[in-house]
Amino acid sequence: MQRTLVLLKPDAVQRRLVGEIIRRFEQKGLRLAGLKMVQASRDLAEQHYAVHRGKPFYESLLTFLTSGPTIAMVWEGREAVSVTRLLMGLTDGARSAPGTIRGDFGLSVQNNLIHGSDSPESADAEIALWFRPDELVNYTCADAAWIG
Ligand code: IDP
Ligand code: MG
Repeated sequence: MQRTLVLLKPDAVQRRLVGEIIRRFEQKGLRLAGLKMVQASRDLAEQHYAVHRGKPFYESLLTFLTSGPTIAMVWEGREAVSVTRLLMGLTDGARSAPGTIRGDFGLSVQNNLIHGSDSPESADAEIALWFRPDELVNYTCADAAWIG
């Protein structure tokens, strides 16, 4: 079973899209293993986006991620990393297909509502950055035998 880190970025919270986005993850069959609201510090944002340090949009991206509360979640299930990326759509909302979160709710490249880890290795590192082990819960969903 794979885990992935999902962030509903400050624009998702400000635009009241949190429930709509979480609904899509539940509907797909992924299992929620952790959830909290975080006002990201500059330090946390820098660590999270370390791979983008030096890019032209880096400073603006940090300002965005620290501009208001973020919903941090861990979702678990079969192929959770790639399933989440498919639910999200492409980075640029304008290029994302309808039916995806970014395709349905945005036009922006930066303010694109959601982050999802891009590999199982990134997921492990990002989950450890945003959550303590005791903030993640192991349990079985009642319909587990019916969902892959
Ligand atoms: P991803 O979130 O689809 O994995 P990344 O390339 O990892 O996209 O970029 C991280 C985040 O940085 C994006 O989600 C978006 O918020 C922002 N970003 C990426 N490319 C640009 C850009 O060209 N201009 C402004 N912001 C960008
Ligand atoms: Mg990325």
